[in-house]
Amino acid sequence: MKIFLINILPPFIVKIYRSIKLRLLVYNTYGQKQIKKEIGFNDFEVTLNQIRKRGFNYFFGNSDKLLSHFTDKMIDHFNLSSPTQCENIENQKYTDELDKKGVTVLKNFFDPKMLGTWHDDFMDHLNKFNTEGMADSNVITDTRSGIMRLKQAQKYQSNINQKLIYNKDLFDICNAYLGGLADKPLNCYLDLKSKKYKKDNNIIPHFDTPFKQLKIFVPLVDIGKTNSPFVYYEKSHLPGEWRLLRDFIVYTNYNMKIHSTYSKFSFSELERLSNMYPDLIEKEKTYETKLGDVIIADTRGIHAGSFLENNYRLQLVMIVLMKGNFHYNNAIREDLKKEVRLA
Ligand SMILES: O=C(O)CCC(=O)C(=O)O
Ligand SMILES: [Fe+2]
Repeated sequence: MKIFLINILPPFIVKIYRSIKLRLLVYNTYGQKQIKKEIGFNDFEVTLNQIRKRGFNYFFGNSDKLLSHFTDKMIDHFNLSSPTQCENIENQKYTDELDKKGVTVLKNFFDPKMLGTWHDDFMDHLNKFNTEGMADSNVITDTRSGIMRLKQAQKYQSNINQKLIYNKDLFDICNAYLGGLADKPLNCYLDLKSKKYKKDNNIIPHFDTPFKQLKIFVPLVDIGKTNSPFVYYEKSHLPGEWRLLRDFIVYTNYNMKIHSTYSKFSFSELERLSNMYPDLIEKEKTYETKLGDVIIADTRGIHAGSFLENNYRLQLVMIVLMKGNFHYNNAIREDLKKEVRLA
């Protein structure tokens, strides 16, 4: 009926009708209803006309301003985070390896006996949570993957603060890697992966943030091929154009409202990239560890988890961030946020 009407109406009426519709859309605020309407097919022609009119600024309000802010931020970030010397010279090799590859493994770093105690206490706690229905707002279970996370894990084990969170050597390595500008970590979390072959979001290779960020993984069990070893693509943390458009889009939070993510890579894409440009990104590597080993990774680089085929994987994770507004949540300047469509 609509098509029929449009066909018989004089063209100037159709033009006026479309122009009013377009204006209404532009001036409307982005409520949920509005988003649904805009990203669907209802107003597809109107959308295409807007894109024709505004060019790339349709997606990113003032895209020149945004790109200029992003480039300033990237330059600042990589200048400021240029690695410094470790205080303890023994630690330097780890910082150097992090800088070169994006990941390093500290063999036999912790006493396995101590980790064994942490393991038993945490497993007891999570079991009580599961079997006795004990309430704990720090425990979150992801319904799809079954992964259990215990936030603020240091509150459950008296020596985690002293041994892990305030650990001088770990901080020394991370701080030197982040140009002496690491924020002191305050907490850590515990992850239990115990459901076999369940998909979780981290199975897909991704970067966590466009900016450098360290994650310290402390496995509380031996991790072999079959109990979900960490996967990393060495050198992918280095700055380069191959990932720059995604860095930009993630930095802007574009499409956050409809839960899109631009930080994930397909396996075939990574395979081809690493074959053609081994200096930019190496082939995926898995990191098997013994109890006592620690992995430190810059999760700006591409990494992933892997499927659990056997047993379970229990590990502590501590994030070390850099000072300044370089976290993807707050990286974008306040006055520019409104320039990003659907952010
Ligand atoms: O589960 C893993 O080993 C990977 C986790 C991950 O992607 C992350 O912690 O950022
Ligand atoms: Fe990640």
